[in-house]
Amino acid sequence: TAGVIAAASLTACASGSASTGSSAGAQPKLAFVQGVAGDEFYVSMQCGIDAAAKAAGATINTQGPAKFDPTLQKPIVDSIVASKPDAILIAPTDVAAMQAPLKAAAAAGIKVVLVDTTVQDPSFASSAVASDNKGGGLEAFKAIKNLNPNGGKVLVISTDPGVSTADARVAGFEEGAKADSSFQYLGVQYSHNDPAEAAKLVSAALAKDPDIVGVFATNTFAAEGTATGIRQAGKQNQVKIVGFDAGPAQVKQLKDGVVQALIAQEPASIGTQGVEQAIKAIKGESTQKEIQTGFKQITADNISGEGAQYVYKS
Ligand code: T6T
Repeated sequence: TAGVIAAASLTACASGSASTGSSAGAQPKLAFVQGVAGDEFYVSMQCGIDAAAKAAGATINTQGPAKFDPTLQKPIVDSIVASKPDAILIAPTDVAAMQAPLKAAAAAGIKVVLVDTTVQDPSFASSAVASDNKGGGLEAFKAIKNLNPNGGKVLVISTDPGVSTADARVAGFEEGAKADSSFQYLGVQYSHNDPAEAAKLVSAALAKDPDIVGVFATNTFAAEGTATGIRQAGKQNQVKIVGFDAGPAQVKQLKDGVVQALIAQEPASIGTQGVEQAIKAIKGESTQKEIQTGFKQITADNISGEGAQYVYKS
């Protein structure tokens, strides 16, 4: 079906790479600032960005901080702004801290397209392209409920407050959990995007509430650490885990039966559409202020079939 074909292009890196931009003056000059370097979600997004940049004859300069941290991302933005690209695609690491630097970039005449995360007031941006993160959080709750039809205690392990995507996922999950009286929502704990910290939080939570039945982990790193923590506690038969994202290590945990479901995003599609909007903005054409991309629930039942194409690139 068309959906399957589209999905295949969402994670697969097309052959060939983006133009390197050594010639022709008319090539649009784009920059991509990741939330964090090396994260398979942004690696997959890069596949879509490269393909779309190549199609548009644009150059692309990609940079990312070593940690998902605005104090490390802001200097990267500053240096990129100084290099005067036509447009910046960026996943801001914090809704408040990245507001002023990005607004200033837009005021300097650089088109700004938000990919994945957003900021408090994104009105300066030409476009914001992201998953339906709140909807994905609600889907995660429904998956936990499916796995625990009798309800029970549920916990969320997130990254940091102020990360718009993760906060929206928490909000979606929380809404579902609080509306269902068979569940007791234990709240959210923040792992700072560190799997080891997520594992520690989960062990401590299980020591306090040994009867937890489900954990929702809001991104790759939170999910990897949550699964490790549950396995180390020997509770994998009792605690069901639903994680956001579909990095290779997460998928291995799914196949090993430690994790029961993953909510996979379509990062390459976010990248492709982000570039398309950036090019329109550069040309002075009208842009779409907000674009929402889809997600897909992956389980042991579909990971060898239609789910496989959603696995992120590493
Ligand atoms: O979940 C993605 C991304 O959507 C989020 O904003 C930050 O974490 C990831 O990159 C996964 O590690």
